[in-house]
Amino acid sequence: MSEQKQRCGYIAIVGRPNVGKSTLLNHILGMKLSITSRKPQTTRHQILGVKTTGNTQFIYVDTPGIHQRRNTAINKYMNRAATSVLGDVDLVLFVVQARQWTDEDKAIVEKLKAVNSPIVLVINKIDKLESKKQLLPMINELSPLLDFSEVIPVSALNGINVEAIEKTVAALLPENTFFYPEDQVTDRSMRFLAAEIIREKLIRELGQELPYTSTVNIDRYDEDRDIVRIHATIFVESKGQKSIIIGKKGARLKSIGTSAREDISKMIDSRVYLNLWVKVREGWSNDERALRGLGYSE
Ligand SMILES: Nc1nc2c(ncn2[C@@H]2O[C@H](COP(=O)(O)OP(=O)(O)OP(=O)(O)O)[C@@H](O)[C@H]2O)c(=O)[nH]1
Ligand SMILES: [Mg+2]
Repeated sequence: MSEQKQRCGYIAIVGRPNVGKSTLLNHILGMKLSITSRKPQTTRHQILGVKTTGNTQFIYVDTPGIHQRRNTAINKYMNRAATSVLGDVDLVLFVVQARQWTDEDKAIVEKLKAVNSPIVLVINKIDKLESKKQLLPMINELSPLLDFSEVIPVSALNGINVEAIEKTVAALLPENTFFYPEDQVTDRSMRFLAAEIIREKLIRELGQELPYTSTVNIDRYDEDRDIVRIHATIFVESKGQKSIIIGKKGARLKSIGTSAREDISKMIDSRVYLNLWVKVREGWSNDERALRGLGYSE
């Protein structure tokens, strides 16, 4: 009896901040795995999203936006986390934004010149275009920049043409037996994902008010019979930031906590008790040792 050959491989999703990489991953997986926001530099770590269909297992790696702000230790960490995958994957999805070609995109093209695996150019946010005609000049301009296997315009938010990516990827993946059990979705722990959800609510609630200097640490994650009890600390860099997050009579922190608790509860399908603290740790984002202690290590 002949066995049907399995395909399996790693697909890096890379691009500058805010182009929609995490939104794309979530759409492909059909679930909210990676946090997203209108603010650039939302994703800070590599996150695996595994999808198994039929005889193919796709192992996507969402990455932080590759950027030019190399001033702090955390910015350097994020660029490393994104670029270090490039040598290790079977395929790269280079995500750009329709009609928003910037110097940061150009710098990524330079990095991709050293990559040996196939590269697919994904032009995202086409729903924002007034007319489809606006796409063609961009496709013509970008296609010659690298030897792309394919150029695919999509809207990750609305799911327009995302299947075309999956089809292209499936055809390019190597023959391999599956690396992960078929029902596994990620390599990340619930503890990690809970911290990410809290961070997302923090970013979304505070928008431009919060400088890019907060992080979340899960102090305790206890699973009881019918409830999960989570104690988490939000670290910021100054007293001023702390009081912004706490808000008037604690209203802000409460609302961040409520929406985080709801999302965590949905994700783990359990009742959740969430206790949030805010603490000041000056200079954590530019201190290699503090960063490692807060989970920023390869
Ligand atoms: N209109 C529109 N908005 C989109 C689309 N895809 C993503 N967005 C929005 O763009 C913003 C950034 O999306 P993310 O998925 O967080 O972007 P990212 O590339 O992961 O960003 P970083 O993690 O910061 O590198 C969010 O507000 C998304 O809702 C799209 O196809 N159309
Ligand atoms: Mg992201």
